[in-house]
Amino acid sequence: MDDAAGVELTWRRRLFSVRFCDMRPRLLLALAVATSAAPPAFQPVQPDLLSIGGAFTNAWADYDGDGDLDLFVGFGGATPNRLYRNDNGVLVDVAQAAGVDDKRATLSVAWGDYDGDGDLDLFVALRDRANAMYKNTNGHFVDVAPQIGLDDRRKTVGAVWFDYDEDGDLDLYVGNMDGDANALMRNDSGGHAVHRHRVRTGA
Ligand SMILES: [Ca+2]
Ligand SMILES: [Ca+2]
Ligand SMILES: [Ca+2]
Ligand SMILES: [Ca+2]
Repeated sequence: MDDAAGVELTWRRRLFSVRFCDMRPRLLLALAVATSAAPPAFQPVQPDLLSIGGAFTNAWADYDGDGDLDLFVGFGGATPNRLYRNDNGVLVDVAQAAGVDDKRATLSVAWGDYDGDGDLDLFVALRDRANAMYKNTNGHFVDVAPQIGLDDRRKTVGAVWFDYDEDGDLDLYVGNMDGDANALMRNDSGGHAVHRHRVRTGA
């Protein structure tokens, strides 16, 4: 047995088998893995677009359903909110065309398919006015918050979608600041079949 020889243990049909084998290919593979494990390194991407300051919140989602992640960024009020569409790895701000370029302090956002039609909609927590609930229709957004009970004027700083009552639709939990009570908003759309959306406070 030379230096490259080794012992291979095999578990098969309740029996161990032991045999000597040539370990050289495996040693070479292990050496290749060890030498290729370079430490992670990060480089700024599109700094001309993405280095702008004043952002309060952001959230990734494939809002246009083309298989890549896009990015929504909410700002403090001085800059209109941005929706970066991912075009083969290049981000392009399409917020104005998409209808989500609010120039209001935006403390939190949450993507979720609240109406169960297969595309992701966007809840936007605005500090100085009622919150917005942007329904997604082929990549264009319309605020339907007043129609479904999400135009909350409390100062929302956090939001998350989840199906807390396990009835098939997404419900919304919002965290508020300045002494405003938090709330769990139950989605009473009745699942995916009927596009009636009534969201009620559960707390
Ligand atoms: Ca996408
Ligand atoms: Ca894309
Ligand atoms: Ca949807
Ligand atoms: Ca639910």
